[in-house]
This record gives sequence, structure tokens and C-alpha cells, in this order.
Amino acid sequence: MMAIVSSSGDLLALLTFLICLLHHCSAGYDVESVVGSGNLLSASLKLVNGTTTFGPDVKRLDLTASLETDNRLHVRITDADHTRWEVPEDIMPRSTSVSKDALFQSLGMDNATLPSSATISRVSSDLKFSIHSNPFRFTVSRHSTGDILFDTSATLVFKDRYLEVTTALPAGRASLYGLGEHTKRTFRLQPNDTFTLWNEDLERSDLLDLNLYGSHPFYMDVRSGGNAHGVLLLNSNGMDIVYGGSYITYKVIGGVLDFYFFAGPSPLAVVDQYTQFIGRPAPMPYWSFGFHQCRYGYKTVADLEEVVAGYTKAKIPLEGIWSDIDYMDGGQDFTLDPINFPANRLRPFVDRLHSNGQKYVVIIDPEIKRQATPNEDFFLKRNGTNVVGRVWPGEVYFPDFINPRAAEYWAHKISEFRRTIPVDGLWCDMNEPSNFGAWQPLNALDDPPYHINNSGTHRPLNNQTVPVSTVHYNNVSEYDAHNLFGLYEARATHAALLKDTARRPFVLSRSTFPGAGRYAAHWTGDNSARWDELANSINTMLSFGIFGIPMVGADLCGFRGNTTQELCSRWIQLGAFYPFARAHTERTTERRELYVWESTARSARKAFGTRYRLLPYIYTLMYEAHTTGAPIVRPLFFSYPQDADTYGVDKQFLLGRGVLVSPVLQPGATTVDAYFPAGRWFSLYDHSYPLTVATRTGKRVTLQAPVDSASVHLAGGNILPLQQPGLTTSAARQGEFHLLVALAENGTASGELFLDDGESTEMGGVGGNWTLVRFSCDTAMESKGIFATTVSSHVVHNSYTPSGTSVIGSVVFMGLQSPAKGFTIYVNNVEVKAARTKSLTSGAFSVSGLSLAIGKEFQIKVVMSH
Ligand code: MIG
Repeated sequence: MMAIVSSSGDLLALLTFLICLLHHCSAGYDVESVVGSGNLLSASLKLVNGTTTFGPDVKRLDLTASLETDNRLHVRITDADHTRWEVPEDIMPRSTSVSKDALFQSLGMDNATLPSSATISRVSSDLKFSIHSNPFRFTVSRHSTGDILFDTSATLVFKDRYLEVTTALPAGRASLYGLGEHTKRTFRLQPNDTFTLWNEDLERSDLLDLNLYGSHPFYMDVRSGGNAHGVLLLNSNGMDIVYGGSYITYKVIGGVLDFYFFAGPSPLAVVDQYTQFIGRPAPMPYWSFGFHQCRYGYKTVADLEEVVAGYTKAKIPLEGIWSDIDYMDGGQDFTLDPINFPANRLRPFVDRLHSNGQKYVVIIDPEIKRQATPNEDFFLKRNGTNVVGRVWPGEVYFPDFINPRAAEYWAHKISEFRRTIPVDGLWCDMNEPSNFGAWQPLNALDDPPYHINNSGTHRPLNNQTVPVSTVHYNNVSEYDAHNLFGLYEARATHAALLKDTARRPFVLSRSTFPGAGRYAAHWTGDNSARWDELANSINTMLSFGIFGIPMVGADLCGFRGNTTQELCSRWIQLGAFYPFARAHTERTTERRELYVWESTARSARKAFGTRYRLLPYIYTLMYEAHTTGAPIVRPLFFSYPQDADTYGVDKQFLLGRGVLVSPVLQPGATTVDAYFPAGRWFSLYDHSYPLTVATRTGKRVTLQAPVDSASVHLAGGNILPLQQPGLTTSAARQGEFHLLVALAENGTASGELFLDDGESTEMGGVGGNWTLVRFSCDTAMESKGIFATTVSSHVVHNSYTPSGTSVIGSVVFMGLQSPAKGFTIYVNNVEVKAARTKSLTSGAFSVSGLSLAIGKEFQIKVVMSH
């Protein structure tokens, strides 16, 4: 159904004309014709108000708008007469855009007779698109509330290498998150900032708001009241996004205006819809959730051995030891330093690691030493010859990962290397791509008319990378595809590992773009050992959760510069809750492996003890991320969207739905000011039940900060599956399970446990061996003064055979009616006299001595008499 928007077009045109007189409007367009039906609309736009700044205007534009699903609206504006660069379908599959002609044909309509303003919507969708004329502009609104989500101004600029569009925001009613990659002072975007997107290696990531390694033109907008939506501009060209509080202006130097709107309305629904489109996060192997140690400057195999032994001796968990470029021969990929890392020394070391349940990961860089390149034609080219860069090995060529033959070569090299050293994962560094050399401009591409705010100084695009006049496979220019380089390399590396190992790959990538989460984890790059960096790491981590890359972390204790024991201890305490937990340092820094100081060792044992206890829960969150896009670590508003006071909280975060982490982020602090949304909160450590926030709006509380751990609280209503900690994840997986049940006010709680072997290529899915169990808990009054609390398991899927032998040995309940005079325990309605019961702190109670097979449904009933 198509409805005409009854706007007084003439009045609008007059107004725009007057505004233009005042503001020197740049180009604008008129709507010439519109055609559409139900969920599809197409319009022709004609230039009415041209300018010459940044080049001539495109005269005629085509717009298509389509409700691709109930939750996704696609609006694409491009040159009507010439094809333009767009993010390739092979890396970002999507339903093909409908051409206007096809639409006309299918409707059997004649373009000239159509109205000039229209709306598309459908009953089942909360999104509504309206096109307005003349001048042309469009709005996206939310049916159910009438809220206008996107509202473009009449100024639309569309030139070959400069596109500009502005949308209005209700200032003060819209909280925005996303638009990366930058190190930001707050997670919520601050107005009057420009977010530049151009993948870059600045050699440090500790400067605020500068464009870093990846580009994510995606934001989530949470409106007061709690409705959220997402907006993606699917465009890989360089851009400045100006956020003014009451507006956003996109200034893009190429491609098309290709917007996707995700309806939400919950924040979790937004990431679900977004990752459904860009691709779900890759499942990460179980082991990757262990703790990792790395350093730029482990110069010999003996260095690695010493570090591994140091961790064992200090009884601190160590899952993986990593090699930076030190292992390479002259900085070359797939080679070994013959003196310090000879195969006959490194291989036995790696074999020993493996037999000890530990892992080895190495760095690779996306360039090949010039003299060592194969005689094949898949390198980046400029002016007909291979681009000669300068990176670690000296003069290098860059494989063009857009070319399938480069990906094949990569797979071959990786496989060959793994025959010598069976590395467990690969770490893709320098894939912006980074380059130390400088370039002379070759053609106009090298100097575009509009200079984005690269590095905060409008630095040329060619700085520290390959020149944008470089040509890729299929004649694609680096100017257009630059921001995709890391994504393509991550894909090639993931495919190579998958093929060689037939196991779930682990790839860590520095450079990312929407969709990179399908292949890789991410770390925040070259941060610094400073307190502000510790705090800012939360902002980047939360942002990447929204970007569909939930496996993310910052280098614990900081990469650049020396640390202090206090900072490093606090960093361990926070970093133990990063989805990806790795300590890594720069080569000139003093050694700071976590066992070096007694204070950091103590923090590490405590914090990683908690992390490893939580592994079954964290891994279940990985499954949730893989199937629904839900970030592993989330901002508070994901669970409490109605509570506007959570919108600005970024000194705390949630692990999953209900584990609230409140770390120390300041030197000398003995307390933490923490925000608690409404509900009941229990200490994860001692099961105490410190507070009920009864108000609808939550409460600020000053917590005593233990010296060796972050404060962690569990929200009433949650059930966590736990195991005993161990020095490796495989050791921790051997023991029995425990359930931690935190009852909500009304006596209910729920949770999940996902199990598989931790390394099969699929996580869940048809034909895989996996088990998913849902736990739920209820409380009812049996008779006067007698309450029964019952935990039931529901086996959703059960094809992972060890689920028959894995057992739940104990259950801890928190938030029971207290104090109870006596307890009687029933398992599947039979009283279990052998069960040991114990009252913990007030209202907490444990039942142990159980042996409940995970793969079998059960019911545990605790009857309390008062
Ligand atoms: O220019 O391989 O971000 O983690 O240690 C430095 C050396 C290149 C940058 C990475 C960092 C790594 C370092 N690399």
C-alpha cells in the first residue's frame, strides 16, 4: 500500500529557499517521480541546487527504499546514470538491490503519472519510510510511537567523490553509541565531535577520538523511554561523521549512500538484526577464553619456556603463550629465526605445550618480502607494477586478499607453516594495511577534493599505508577498498585455518569492518599503561560488542610504557572480564608478566580464578553471541533499557545479562562508586545479599573495593552454570558443574548452559554435537509458612555425549526467604537424605553431594520451613 504524504510541498520549498539564502545551501534535489508498493519504493531525483565545491554534482539520482524484513529498512541513493563503487557482495552478501526499471515493469506503471511523495510501511513492521518533495528529503519513523528516527535535511550533496547528508536528532532524547574505531573517553558518543573512519595504524591507540585500525559506520540510538534502533551506512570509503547532538552529518568521499535501519526496539534486538545482516560473530574455541601472555620481545624459545614455567610456578592460569614478530627470520611471515627459534627447538616446545593443554599463537603481517615473493600476480599494484612497501622485512609486496588466488596462496603458506609449527591460532597485525614508506602522488585519487580528518590533522590518506591509487583485483581501487583490507585478510586467514585444521579457527585481527566478527576477534591495539587507558578500554570493548565483534579485549596492563604494580593489578581485575584476556607489552618496557610481582600474582589468581569458574557461563554467552549477536560483555542499558540512568554508565559493565562488574579505575582508590539498577543484587564472591534497589530508577552505592579483585554482583533472576577453576581451560572443564541461583524478588530465576567440545567448526547448528540446557527456578508456598523453591532443567538439545557423564554436583541458592528452620531436598520428587545442605550468609544456602547428569532433565526442590 502506498500513501501520499500530505505535506505542503510549496511551502516547504519556499522555506528551504529562504534557509538557503541564509546558509548558502549546497546542492539539493527534487523528486521527479515515485513508484512503489507495500514494502518497496523507488524514486528519481533531479538536481536543483548545484555547487562546484568538491567537484560537479551528479545530476540524476535513483533512490530505492525497501522493507527487506519486518525489522530492516534499506534506503539506497546512487547515481542514476553511472555505476559506482559499493561494498562487494562477496564479502557482504545482501539481497540484491531492486532496480527502478524492474520495479516499474513489475508494477506495469508509467513513471510520469505517479505522485511525488509517498510512504512505505507494512502492518508487521515498526519502521516506516517516507519520501518528501520538493526539495527531496526522507524520514524514517517508528510506527508504534510516532518517533522520528532519521530525518534528513533538504541539503543533499552527491558528487563523484563527495557525498553529504544530514539527519536531525532529538537532542537530549537520543543517546548514541558506536561509530568506530576510536578510543573514546565515554562509551556514549559526546556531541560536537567528528568521528573519522579510515583504517589507520597510528602506532598508538591512546589518543582520544582519532581514527584507528577499523571502520564501523554503525550506531545504536537509544531514545528516552528505552526504544533503540540501529543505523548502518554501508560504505567503505573514508568519511567524517559529525555528531552535533541535534544532528549527524555524514561527509563521505566515495561510494553510495546505502543506509540500513534496524528496528530494535530493544538493544538486544538491534544487535540481533544487525548481525543477521552483517553476519553472526564467529564461534571462538573454548581455549581462547583462557588467559594469554604475549610480549614484543620474547627473543628466544628459552624466553617462552621461562615465562610458561613462571606461570606454572606461581599457580596462575596460562592458556596460551604468544610470539610477536621476534620468532620470524628477518620479519618474514612463515619463517623462523634460525638462531633463536629453530624448528628443532620450537617444535618440541609447542608439543610440550599441547600435551600440557596449552596453546601457541603467532603474529603474521600482510606483506611478503620483495625478494621472496612467488612469481604470481596477486599483489597490490600501482601504475601497472607491484606496490613496493616498506615493513619489517624491508621492501615488501602486499597480497591482494580480494584476489581469490592470494587467499589460496595464504592458505597454502599457513598450511605449510603449520606442518613445521602447529600453531593454534593466528594474530593478524598491520592489516590496515600499515606501511612505513612514503609515496609521491600518482593521480587525482591520491589527493581527493575533500580531506577527511585523518589522524586528527587532515593527514593525507596515503600516510602510513599503501597509496589510494593502488589497484586491486577486478580494477578495484584502494581508494574505495582501503577499509576492507583487514576484513579480507581475516576472512582468508580464517578460511586457511579452517581448511588446514578442520577445527574452529582462532584469528585475532587488528583491522576490522562490519562483518569482521564472522572471522575474527579483536584487540584494541597499542594502548598505554595509564589509568585513563584502563577506563577507556571499557568503551572500546562495549563498542565492539555493538559492532558484532564480541570477542574483544585490550592488552592487560597496557602495551606502551612501564606500568606500576597497582595499575597492573587493577588491570588484571578488569581484564579478567574482557571476553578476550591477553597481557601484551612493548619490547622496551620492563618485564611485567603477572607473576613478576606478588601483588599482581595475587590479583591474577583471584581474578582469573573467578573467570575460570565462570567459563561455562562465558562460553554459553559465546553461543548466544553466535546465534543472536548478543555481546558477551554489555552496557547496563542492554538489560535495563527503561532506566535512563544506565545510558551514561561506562565505568561498569555486564557480563551477559546479569553479572555486574564494577572495577577500580583510579589510583589509590579503596572504594568504587557503583550504579545498581532496580532489583536485587548479590555478591558473586561471598553470596552476600547487599542490596535491594526497590526504586524504579536504581541507586548509586559506594562499595568497598577489595585490593585483589573487582566488585562483581549478580542480579536476582539469574542462574549461572559454574565449574571449578584450573590452570588451563581443559583442566577446568574436567570437574563437576555448580549452579548459582540468584532469586529475583518474586522467587524466580533462569539461565542456560551450552556445551560442546569447544573446537568443532560449528557451534550449535544442524548435525553438530552440542547440548543446550535451560534452567528455571520458581518459588511457591506449599502450605502456611512452608515455601518450596524448585529448579528445573529443560534439555533443549542434547547430542554432546559427555553431557551424560557431566554432572551438576551442587546448587547454591541466594535470596531465599530467611532464616529457615529446616530444609528438605527432593530430586525428581524423591527426598534425598544424602544431600548435604549448608546455610551460608543470610538467605543463601547450598545443596551439595548431588550428581545430576546435565543431559537429563531434573527437578531439585528445596522445601523450607520457617
Ligand atoms: O609497529 O609486531 O599492535 O601488538 O606488538 C608495531 C609488533 C607492530 C603492532 C601491534 C603490536 C605488536 C607490534 N606491532
